[in-house]
Amino acid sequence: ENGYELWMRYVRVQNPVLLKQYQSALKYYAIQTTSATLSVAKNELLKGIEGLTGNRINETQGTENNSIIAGTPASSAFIKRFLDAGNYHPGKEGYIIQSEKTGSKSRIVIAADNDIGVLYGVFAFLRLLQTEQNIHDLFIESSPKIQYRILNHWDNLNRTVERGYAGASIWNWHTLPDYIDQRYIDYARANASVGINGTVLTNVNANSLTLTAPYLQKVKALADVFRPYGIKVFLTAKFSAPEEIGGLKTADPLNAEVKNWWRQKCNEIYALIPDFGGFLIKANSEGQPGPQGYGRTHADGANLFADALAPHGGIVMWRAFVYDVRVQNTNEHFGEGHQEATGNAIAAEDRFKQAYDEFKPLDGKFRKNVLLQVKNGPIDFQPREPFSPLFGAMPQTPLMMEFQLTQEYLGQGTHLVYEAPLFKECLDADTYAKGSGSAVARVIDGSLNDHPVTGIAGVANIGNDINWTGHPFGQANWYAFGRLAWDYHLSSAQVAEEWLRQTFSNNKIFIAAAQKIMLASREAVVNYMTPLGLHHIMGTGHHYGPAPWVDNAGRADWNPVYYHKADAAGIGFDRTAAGSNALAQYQPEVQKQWNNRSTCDEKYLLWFHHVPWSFKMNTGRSLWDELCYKYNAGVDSVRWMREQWNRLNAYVDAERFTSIKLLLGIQEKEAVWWRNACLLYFQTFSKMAIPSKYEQPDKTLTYYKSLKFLYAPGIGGNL
Ligand code: BDP
Repeated sequence: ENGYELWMRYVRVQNPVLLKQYQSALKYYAIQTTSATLSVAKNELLKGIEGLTGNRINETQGTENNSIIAGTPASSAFIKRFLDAGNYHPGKEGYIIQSEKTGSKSRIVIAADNDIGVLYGVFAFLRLLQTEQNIHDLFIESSPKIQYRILNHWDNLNRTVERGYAGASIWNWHTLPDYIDQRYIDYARANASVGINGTVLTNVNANSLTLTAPYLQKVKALADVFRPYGIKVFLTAKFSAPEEIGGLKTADPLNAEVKNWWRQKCNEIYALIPDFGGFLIKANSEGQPGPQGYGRTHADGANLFADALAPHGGIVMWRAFVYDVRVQNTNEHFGEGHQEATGNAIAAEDRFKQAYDEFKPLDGKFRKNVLLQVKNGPIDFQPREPFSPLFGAMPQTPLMMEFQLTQEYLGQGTHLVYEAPLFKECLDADTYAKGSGSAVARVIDGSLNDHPVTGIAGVANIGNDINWTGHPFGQANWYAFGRLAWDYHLSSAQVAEEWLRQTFSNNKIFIAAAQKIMLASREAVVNYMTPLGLHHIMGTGHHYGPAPWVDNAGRADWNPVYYHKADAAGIGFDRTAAGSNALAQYQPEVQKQWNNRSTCDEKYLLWFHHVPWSFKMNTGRSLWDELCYKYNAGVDSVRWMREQWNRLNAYVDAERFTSIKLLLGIQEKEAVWWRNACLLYFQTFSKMAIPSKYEQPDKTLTYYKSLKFLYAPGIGGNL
């Protein structure tokens, strides 16, 4: 198998007892295909049942014994009676799956208020069969906790993918709109199967061409494909588009002509795509133009788009990932995917603080259809970050979460890192914004501050590699993002198990072992890359491999040395009141957890403190020894993951087994590289020995520093 089918393989159920149960319970179906969505729901159901059970089930108009009946009150009188009788209200996208017995008849009902709920219910039902669950006495009610569940593609029009490690962009702008690749349909199926309901097709480092008439035709073609699957299309909008493609002299958000230009542009888009979702905008960040270039605020900028979209029901997702207002000449225009700052770059004293400093004062100034899209941590998708202090700090503004599925800082295309534990760690963190119990998840789902519009985004790890994500386990991150966006109460273990069962096998031995590998993998990457709160010490530009020594990048805050601050006295970034005071951006209860280096959770220690090398850690080891211990533990974990995997060949097809085996070999090599390079470098400050019980580096620091990576996937991904 090559992995193309993702978790939708629908292979014959192995458990003979369950197979019998399924075969006898699923003999007939009744679905009125009154819409395109109900048609795809029916096709998926039949395809799934046939694959899983071998049954080609027959259509029935009635309500036969052993039938499955799916629909909405509008499509089916039976479903209407069913929902009325139970007084059920599945909601906009929710569904109910229930075993129903009348007299001698036993049936399975998939009921929803809307067509899309039926499709979600069908996928959920198929998941039960795929994961070999009992389907007697079903009663499942489910609806999403977050409204907009969106993938962000950082895809350029030339098909390179910024930070993409899985081939070229799946959007073929050349052959669109006339050629509809089967992949577009399978992409939509995969997303719908986990409840993802939106996609931003283009890179946040935007290209104005996207908004020209020929491209809008291409976007329309994709929107038409995705619509039956409940997926809305969004685009990134380049702030300077009115100048670049509109012939205007300015893009000033308060200028009447500019406002009019965007209004017209939105009218044009909605005439083609009536359910267009809206815009995602990166402004005044890393060279992207924005309102500050015209002396205006982020709120002025966001509201410009909000007003143009509002009559059509669209939303603006305005990104809070900013750290370049202190760069002069922000109105420079940069090409697609390009993010060099100008020569006048001046780094912030602490980049950590910038998003909060810029956005918090704007709370209450955004239109109702603006969501502020905030990365999970204050810096940039590191293996571990504390939650962004913006969560909970802007009660009047709906905040969207932005996670990164593509593993820019997590070993890129070759490391097995299951990200659900990272997502959950952030979502579960307590902001204390309204006292204890104010988890980040409650900011995002709108419940903390009563926001009706809510969203969550994942930067996609998808490309045109045959298996979509390059690393076969990358699929799990796409899957987990969708499942947790739907219901963040699911555990990482549960999501991993579901995914493994559907993607590989229901064999118990296999699941137990592979699930352990997945659950260990996130802490492993933290340990072999950035233990104890280290961050951003990856190779400059490409972010591949360790480079804690780099000190010559264009801006201070692009340099690893800026983040670890190692010196003879110790290591770490002092963000207490004695340092940058970034900690003051959190609620007092959170500050209390982190502001004292003796009581600070050691996971975050070097995020907030500059700590002496001989500082005594909880284990009794010195900080230096603890660092040695953690880096070695990371390597040990990867070796363990590799050994575990190598025992599983009997349970996995040869193609995927070998691919993962080879990748784990690379991961081990690179974990060793990370450990050796970092310890040798930090040792030049600590002047302490690597305890002899640990494997000693077999190369010198000079060697590691001399490595050059001509072929490391760069900003434009691995093309
Ligand atoms: C960083 C990436 C850069 C992106 C930027 C962003 O290195 O390629 O453009 O984030 O999110 O992680 O805008």
